[in-house]
Formats: sequence, C-alpha cells, structure tokens
Amino acid sequence: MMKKLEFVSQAEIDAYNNDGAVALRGLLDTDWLERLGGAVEDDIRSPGPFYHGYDSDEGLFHGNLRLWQTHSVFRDICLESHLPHVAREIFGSTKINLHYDQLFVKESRMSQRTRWHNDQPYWPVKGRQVLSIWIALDKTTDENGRLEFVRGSHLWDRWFQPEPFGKTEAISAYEKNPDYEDIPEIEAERDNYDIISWDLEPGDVYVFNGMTLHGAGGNQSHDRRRRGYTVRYTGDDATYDPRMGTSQPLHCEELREGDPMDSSLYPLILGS
Ligand SMILES: O=C(O)CCC(=O)C(=O)O
Repeated sequence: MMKKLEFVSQAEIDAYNNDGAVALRGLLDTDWLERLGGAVEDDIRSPGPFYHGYDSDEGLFHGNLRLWQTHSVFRDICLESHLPHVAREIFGSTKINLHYDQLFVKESRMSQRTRWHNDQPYWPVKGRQVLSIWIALDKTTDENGRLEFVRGSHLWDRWFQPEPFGKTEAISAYEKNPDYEDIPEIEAERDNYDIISWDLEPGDVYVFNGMTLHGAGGNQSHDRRRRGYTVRYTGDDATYDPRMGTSQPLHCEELREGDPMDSSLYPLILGS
C-alpha cells in the first residue's frame, strides 16, 4: 500500500520528477529560521574546517560545507528534522542517507554569478535518488540571486566537468574526467534553454535533482543578503563512486566503489 504523503503533494513530486526542480513553500518555521540564522552567523565569525568561501573582487560570498559535523544546529536540521522525511517522500524510497550540507551566503552588492553546473559530477555518488533542499533564509528574488534551473536537464544524463566557483575556493582545479563534457555557454545563450525559477520567502525551499543544471545571479541588492543553506540526501539506489573529478572533501575512506553510502560521513538516517 502507498504510504500517505505528509510533507509534499503528489503534484510537487511529479514536478520534481518531470522538471528536475520544484519550490516548496513554508517548509521551515520561524523557530528553525532563527536557529539557522544564528548558526550561519557563528560560521561566518568562526568558520568550520571546510570553509571554502567564494569571495571575489566582486564582493563577499561565504561558502562552507559539512557544517553538520561541527555545529549542533546544522546537525539537528540535517539529521533530526523533517527534511529527511521530505526527501523520502519525494524519492518514494525506503532509506535516506545524509549526503552533506553546504552554505552559500551572498552579501549585498556581491555581483558574482554562481556559474551554471550540475552537482553530481562533483560528488562521489552514483544513482538517481540524489537531491538537494536549498533553504531560503532571506526573501530571494532575481535581484539578490535566486537559483535558476534548466527544466528537465536531470534527464539528459550529461555529466559536465566540475570547475571552481570563485578565486578563494580551497579547490583551485578539479581533476579532468575524460568521460565528462565541458559545460555549454548557457548564460550567453539563455534563449536556447527552458530556464525556470521562483522567488522564495524565508522558509521556502527549492528541491532539485543532483543532475539538474542550475546557477544563480549575483546579489545586486544594496541592502538585502541572500543566505542559502543546502542539505543533500540520497536514497535507495545511491552507491559510492569516487570517480575522477569529484570533490576530495567528499571522499570517504570507509567506503569502496559500489558500496551503499552508509558510513560515518554519509549516515543512514531513515530505513535500513
Ligand atoms: O546558492 C548558490 O548560489 C548555489 C547553490 C548551489 O549550487 C547548490 O546548492 O547546489
């Protein structure tokens, strides 16, 4: 028997499956937003070990990952909140593992774009049940850098070579994977792509597939930040795949290629 849906509607699941991205409204309440807001300031003041800011001449862009391992608020939202249940409903899976979490704070007047990319080429994970939940901590519009997605690109099965995001990123170059292709000029040829996006209120989220092409404008606002916090989960079919070009901080010594993700880096949260 089908399990009853508690957090998402069937229409939202269909949109995720067909388009590769969907906006869910009001997923985080004010209590979570306050706790996360405080945790973000903690990380800016005293960044956790995987800080890799994307600052450039164009402004301040604080980035970090694997925050759940060092801050209790990030740990709680990743492991103990309703977010893994949201992922399970969307996948229709029996199990959920945390993949990792990541912070993207574009301060006002930070004109640098988030380049177009799809995520899974950066990640040592194989499978279709791989998603991200990008949480808006601020009102997010075209002006301050909302995310944009190429509709249906998660179904292309095209793996684009990872490139660094900014000059101060810890990784200055990703190993070239001969099976990957260079990313096309999406921004210069926007009219050739079916680009979708939504404005978000604080507490709204984007959910998108690990293979969906996405990017974001800079923050052109003079007084509005754009704090985005992403939590990523995997489901039943995900296996470890440390192929060339993937991000070293996501490699896990406990796992061999083809293993299910279950490990201390990718904890099993729901199911078995
Ligand atoms: O927030 C951004 O600018 C980029 C977010 C992103 O690429 C992601 O969460 O995968």
